[in-house]
Amino acid sequence: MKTYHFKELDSTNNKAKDYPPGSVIIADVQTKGSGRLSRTWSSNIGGAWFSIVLDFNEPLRLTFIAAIAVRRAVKALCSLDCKVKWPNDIYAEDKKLAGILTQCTFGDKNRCITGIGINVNNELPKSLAEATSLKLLGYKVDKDELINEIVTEFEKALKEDFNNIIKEWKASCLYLNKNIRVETVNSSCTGRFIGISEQGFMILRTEDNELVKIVEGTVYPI
Ligand code: BT5
Repeated sequence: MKTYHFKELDSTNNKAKDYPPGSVIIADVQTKGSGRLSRTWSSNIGGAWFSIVLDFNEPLRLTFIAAIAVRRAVKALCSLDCKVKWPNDIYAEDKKLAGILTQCTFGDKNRCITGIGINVNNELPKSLAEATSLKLLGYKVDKDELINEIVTEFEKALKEDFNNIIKEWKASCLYLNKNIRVETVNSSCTGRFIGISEQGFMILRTEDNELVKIVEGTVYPI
């Protein structure tokens, strides 16, 4: 992978659209960092904000692979065991440490951009009471070293059998086998979170004993 480092960008995912597969775009600060559904992603100096460009068109898979890469890298550098939360969050000590945003374009050029944001040494706004950083958790980490480690783990994980990735992901998954509510853009569904499909969809068993596959949403414990 070839790395491009910028002091400031609106969003590394936006910038990455101009780069070929195999590129990694890093910014020290993002002025318009974004989450899913155009939510704002706080991206002050000190955090790890970067995007990986690939010609691969399975966004959910890439999100799982990225989560495993983040987990393994954080474990290697800090001996910290993070949890994953379906579909795109990484938690540590019950707070959100990192988020992943994979965006793909299809057509002549199949291309996916996997954006990863990890709170390392950055300050977090008070309004984000649910967020944490490696610094707040007491870990001293160089964010560029962490990015390198994640990219290395990401490349390794890309070559692994996806079933093993899912297995590892499930072993550290929040709310698996628990009753939850999932809110999607225009509906809400409750049930037991019983598994993950081969594609990375959530499998929910509803109160009527129906199995439902969910592609996207936000999970809340009930
Ligand atoms: C995400 O969205 O968690 C995906 C975040 C991806 C960020 C990376 S940074 C590099 C690349 N470039 C980008 O522009 N984006 C990617 P979502 O699941 O929708 O969560 C968004 C929500 O997380 C917000 O509505 C806030 O509640 C919360 N949030 C915002 N900034 C945060 C932060 N720094 N740490 C923890 N939580 C945050």
